[in-house]
Amino acid sequence: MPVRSPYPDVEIPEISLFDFLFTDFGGRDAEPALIDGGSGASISFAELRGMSERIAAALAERGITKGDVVGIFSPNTPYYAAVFHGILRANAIVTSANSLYSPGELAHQLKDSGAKLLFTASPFLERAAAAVEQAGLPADSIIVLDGAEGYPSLRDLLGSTADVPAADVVATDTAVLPYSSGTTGLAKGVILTHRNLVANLLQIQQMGTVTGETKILAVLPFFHIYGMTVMMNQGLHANATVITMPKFDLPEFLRIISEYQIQRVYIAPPVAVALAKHPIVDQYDLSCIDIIFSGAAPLDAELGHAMGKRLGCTVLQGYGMTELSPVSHCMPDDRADLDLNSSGFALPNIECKLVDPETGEEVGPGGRGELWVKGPNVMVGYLNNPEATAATLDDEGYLHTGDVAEVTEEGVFSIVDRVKELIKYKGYQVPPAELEALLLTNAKIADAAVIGVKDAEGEEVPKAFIVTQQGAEITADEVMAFVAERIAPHKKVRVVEFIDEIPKSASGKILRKDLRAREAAN
Ligand code: AYL
Repeated sequence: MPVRSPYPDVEIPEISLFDFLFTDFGGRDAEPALIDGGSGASISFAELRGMSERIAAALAERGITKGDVVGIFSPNTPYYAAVFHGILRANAIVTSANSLYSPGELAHQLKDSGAKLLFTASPFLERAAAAVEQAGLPADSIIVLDGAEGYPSLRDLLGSTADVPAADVVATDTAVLPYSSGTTGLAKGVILTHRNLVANLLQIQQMGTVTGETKILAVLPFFHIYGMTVMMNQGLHANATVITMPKFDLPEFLRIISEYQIQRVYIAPPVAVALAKHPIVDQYDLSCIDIIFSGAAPLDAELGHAMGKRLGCTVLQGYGMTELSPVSHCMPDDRADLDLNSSGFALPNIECKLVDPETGEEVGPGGRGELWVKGPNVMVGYLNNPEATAATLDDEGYLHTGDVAEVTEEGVFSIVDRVKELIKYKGYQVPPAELEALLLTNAKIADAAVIGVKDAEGEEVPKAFIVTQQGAEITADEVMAFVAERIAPHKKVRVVEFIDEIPKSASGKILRKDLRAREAAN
């Protein structure tokens, strides 16, 4: 029997994300929607709507029309939200790129998504320009938010006197294309519709107590679905104030929390380590924090409790996936009594199954199985990739997460394992297939396989098993440097072991299970 959310269903209106967020600000039109935590510069709700409309007009002037894809490659700033919603208001689609990406990684996303334009910021321009060239886009397809010689800036776009294009979006149209490797293979465009995103905002709203008075810290990046939905768009939906940070820096993070009296902090587990253990934390008055919410990777309950005790706040955990817009499970604000090893209840409108990956049989409370999720927040599929879509979404509409979970009689889910290839380093995705393909481009490497292993701090890190080409010599440091030069820092190979042969199935698939077993035996 599928497990239904214990919460009553919410009605999902057939509306575009822009209209959903920008029609009524609950009287807070002139209040700050977003504040740059560093400079203090803010944008009000009404200004944000006006800026988004101007950006939409300027994009239409440049030929962007319904269904076109526009990339954003930028750190978190209040302007990120204006650009994001400007693209949507132009009836176009946002593809948000990881701001740590190398030119090659960004070029892949631009090409794969068919992006026509790219918004970036001047510190990222060199990588953006190289990526645009590699992707075969004209050099003038870049807009540099803060301006750079020879490129249009955000100010130029805001100065457009063109008409705002007529809204021409239905709820089932694609809104965003974030990239995720899912259960296997390379990063793929995840098709999330306006309805998916609106649904997840309404589902999340039922679990929490975010209001117009709430201040939310957005240190997690807006390019990732966690920052995009849970920080940026939830903040806008609740008419709350979102304080942005361009990157994580512990003293600055603590200063901003204290200065802006932030009540709600969303983190990934590595930040919990700092908050629980770092001596500098004691130098700040953090009594403003009511709730710290952790997601994107498993939170160690002991660590979570230590953090909550030190800061005198509630600690909650949620579970999600880019393909789920992203939140499918979380602990509601008023249930801090739940086991912190768990990820709480299924959100409204969600049905789940736990399925034994070996037998395909559904398991009940007390058993373990792969978590399958069905609901209005489930993606439509992967862009231009029917095979990967078919392998992830079944005929009944269940998304097979590749995560293994348990559920209690009360309906509390805990994620206990992963059956997919994906590695998570500090909450960020590291697709092993991508590292393996890269390693094989090295002439000294005959074969390679990558799995996640735990380092001394318990953090999951990518480990490469390498078969050296006959007659060649390569050291572990050389292998690591080869990868590090070509990809974003979170995807670095951090452990190397040389091996005679990569275990493979008859059909040539890497037997990761065997590598994991070998690892466990060591
Ligand atoms: P992606 N415990 C264990 N694993 C988790 C958890 C968790 N609480 N949350 C996410 N994961 C892993 O697409 C899991 O393997 O999205 C899952 O399949 O980058 C994978 O991360 C998905 O990685 C929120 C808000 C979670 C955001 C998110 C994260 C979305 C990360 C909960 O409330």
